Amino acid sequence: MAVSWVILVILVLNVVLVTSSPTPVNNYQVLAGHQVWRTEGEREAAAVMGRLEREGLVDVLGHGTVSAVRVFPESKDVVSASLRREGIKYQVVIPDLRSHFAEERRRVKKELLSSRQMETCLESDCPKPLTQRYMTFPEMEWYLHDLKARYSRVELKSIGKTFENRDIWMVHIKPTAARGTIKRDAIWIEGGIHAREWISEAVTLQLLDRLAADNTSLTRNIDIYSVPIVNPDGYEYSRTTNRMWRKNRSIDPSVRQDCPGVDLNRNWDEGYGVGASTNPCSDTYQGRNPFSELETRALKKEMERVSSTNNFRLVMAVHSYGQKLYYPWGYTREKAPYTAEMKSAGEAFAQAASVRGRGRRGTQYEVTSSSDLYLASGATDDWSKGALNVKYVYTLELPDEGFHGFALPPSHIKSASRDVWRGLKKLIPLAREK
Ligand code: 0X9
Ligand code: ZN
Repeated sequence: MAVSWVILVILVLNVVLVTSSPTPVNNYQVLAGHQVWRTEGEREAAAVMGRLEREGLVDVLGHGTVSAVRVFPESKDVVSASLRREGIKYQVVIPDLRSHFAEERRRVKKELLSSRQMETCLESDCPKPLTQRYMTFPEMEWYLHDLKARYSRVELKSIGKTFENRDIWMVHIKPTAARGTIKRDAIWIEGGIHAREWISEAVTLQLLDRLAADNTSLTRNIDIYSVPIVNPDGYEYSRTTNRMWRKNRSIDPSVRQDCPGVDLNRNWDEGYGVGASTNPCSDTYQGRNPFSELETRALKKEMERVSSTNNFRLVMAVHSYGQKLYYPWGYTREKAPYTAEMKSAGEAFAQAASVRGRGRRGTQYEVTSSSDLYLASGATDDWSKGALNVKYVYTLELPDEGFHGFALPPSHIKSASRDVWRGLKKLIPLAREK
């Protein structure tokens, strides 16, 4: 009798888990035969890989720590010939990405089953962003609506629709003690511009939770704006169909239909074209022209509005992976205005966000120019600096350094969010100093 109860409980738990931890519809079948190769010789490899990526032959993983690439089944021979020609050594570290992710899913499911406290997220009640698994886009929307309902200082607005008709949500956390009519300081936090960087949305939502609840001088008289899920079409596609998807999902009828998607972080109009691809099949495709995409146009419009009504002090674009805090420029090796200030405030962030220790126990953030290893244009950071003259601009690459890469287990959500929150508490006041 007792045994059958145990079995029943396990079965029920399994049903709950299966329904509450959504699995991909086709087990990432599209990734069958895709491999991950690790190369040696950082700088030489970065240059060659950048070229191969622009040609649509490989997908560079973790831009900035360019030592791993995804090699498509049909381009293995030509990529290996190119590497041999250039004298670059490589190792196949993941021989088949589809089975790799199947294994990873089994592991996460096992971990969930053994965790005692179950997290839920319901349409009418999603009071905390989840930390035991990555949320679906509808769940994130439920959470944002809940956040607005719980805090009178929170406003939520759809600033546009995507190609697949999803909302692009912008959160505005208003000051609790606004004085007079003077121009207030504003900060902007962007999350999820790249589809596969799931930890970006997860951490950005956690930050919004903490910022909305904050009743200290940190947020008392500033306007905080955030678009935590810039690319919901890409996110959902990466969740359901291709875990390694990076771009959005738009189809341009004047370009080839079989290669959808634009790299939204190559589509802004600052240094447009440098280190980006004109090949629609490449993962770094820049789009037909600057701001060709609904998402970048929606963000541009709102950021311009903030820039005209506020003192725009800080822009932070949250990405993964690499544990780096980048400051502009990214499209040229020249120095951007206020480099020294960005560097020193960035160091304060990194010091507060870094945790000493090895492996899982330690996380070290490094502050560096985004053009340090490779040039790439058309990103949020450079446009904020160049077009809006925002003094403190960063791209944050969250954990890890490449062991899990984009497939960072959800067990890291809590620690990554905690670390970034510590860093942000140091950075915001520094960015507000005149
Ligand atoms: O390459 C990118 O878009 C970012 N790295 S990622 O691996 N998340 O794709 C870095 C962008 C840094 N900024 C510029 N190059 N402007
Ligand atoms: Zn990214």
